[in-house]
Amino acid sequence: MSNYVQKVLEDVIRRNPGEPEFHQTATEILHSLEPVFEIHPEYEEAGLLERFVEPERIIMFRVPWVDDSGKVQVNKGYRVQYNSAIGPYKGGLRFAPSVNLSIMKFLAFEQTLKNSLTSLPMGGGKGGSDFDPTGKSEAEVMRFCQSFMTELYRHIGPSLDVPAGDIGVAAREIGYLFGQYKRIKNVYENGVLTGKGLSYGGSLIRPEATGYGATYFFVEVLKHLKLNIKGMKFSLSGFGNVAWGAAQKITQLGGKVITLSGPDGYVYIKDGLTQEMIDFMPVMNGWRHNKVSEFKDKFAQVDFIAGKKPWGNVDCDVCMPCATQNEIRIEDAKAIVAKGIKYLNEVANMPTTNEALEYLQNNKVLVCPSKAVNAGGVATSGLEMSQNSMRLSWSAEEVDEKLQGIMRNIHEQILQATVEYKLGYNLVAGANIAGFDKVAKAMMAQGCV
Ligand code: 2IT
Repeated sequence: MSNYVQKVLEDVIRRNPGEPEFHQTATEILHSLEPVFEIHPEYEEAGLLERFVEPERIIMFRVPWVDDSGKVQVNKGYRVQYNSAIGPYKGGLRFAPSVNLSIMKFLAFEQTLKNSLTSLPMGGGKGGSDFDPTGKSEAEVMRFCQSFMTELYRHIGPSLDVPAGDIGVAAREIGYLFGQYKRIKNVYENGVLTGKGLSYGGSLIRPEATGYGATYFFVEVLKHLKLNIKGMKFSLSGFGNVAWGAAQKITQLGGKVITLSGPDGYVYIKDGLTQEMIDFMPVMNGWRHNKVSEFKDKFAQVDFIAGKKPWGNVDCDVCMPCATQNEIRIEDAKAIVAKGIKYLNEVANMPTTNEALEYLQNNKVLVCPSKAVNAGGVATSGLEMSQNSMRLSWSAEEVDEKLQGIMRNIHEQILQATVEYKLGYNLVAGANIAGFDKVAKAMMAQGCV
């Protein structure tokens, strides 16, 4: 590693103690960016990397609310406004008990490069809370969302920062958040949030977009390799909104989805998901029990394997993690290689540890990185913002066509970076470089800010 990049990375680790996920992302991204700084010594002179690794602003706040038994509960609230060089901060809100500052910062860092890859004018941000929606009543979720927005509203806006959903935040939560924002601000600015319901400015295809986009990206990869998706077997994790969109599109295009998973284990569907099973996924997800065993209760013909992850345990062509960070660890990577699986299409944000990533790449597994693969979600949020600004809505076909064009373009940009920097077909490094390029140029143009 060059002295400059090495030094900045060491400083990141020293100055952000106790933040392993943020260190992990910084290490992975900075390694890839090294050749960029060799070609552009002016970036080092401008202190570009030192600025790039420091979030522009972090907001942390108390979220007090009263549960159904009348007891006061207090959660932590976060918004990391990471980088606004190319547009207003944009990125989801995650409500999950595991949420902490390190996770918020890694997600916001990833989001900055991801949003750049979409070619839409969106900076990077992320937020959320350690609130656990599992088992909460509708009224508790509403009161929590109202309290969260009572603080957050002063930090966001359609031209400032536009949150959306992530794990634990979907149309229901976005509705409550928007209602409270509108009430406090006394203005109808629906471009302040994306992932809204259709009746108040949401976009068609947004719920499906992350999974559709992930499949479209993989189809581009297959085209490049002169292969076809028909008959390919996909092992997915998760069973939420992202896995649901992917399952639909993969199945429509002639592939087979043979696993889903939850914190309690995974289900194996030998002949692939049927339409009835796909339609059941959002129903089961809506219960918020977070148990994939309920899939087995409904469909007796599937197998449920308790306490295990699907990675390397089933014969498939593609592993497609759709759940959360670091779900593929070194032992999973070894199992994937031992099974002879050739592709990892990352859909969850940073689903692979750095050690596992290196092992997979050294053993000829083609890794499609999450910041490219899952960018269709935020890209369609960008399209929702455009529709809100124009005060009109596009048909599902129009949005889907634009989404496909964006995913093709992301693959094309990455390919160009891999050619320019002679990286072979290394999509991980190519995505980091291509995403960084636009942000770096904008930061250089805007001076020392
Ligand atoms: O990780 C992500 O890109 C998201 N959760 C979606 C963000 C967005 O603003 O739609």
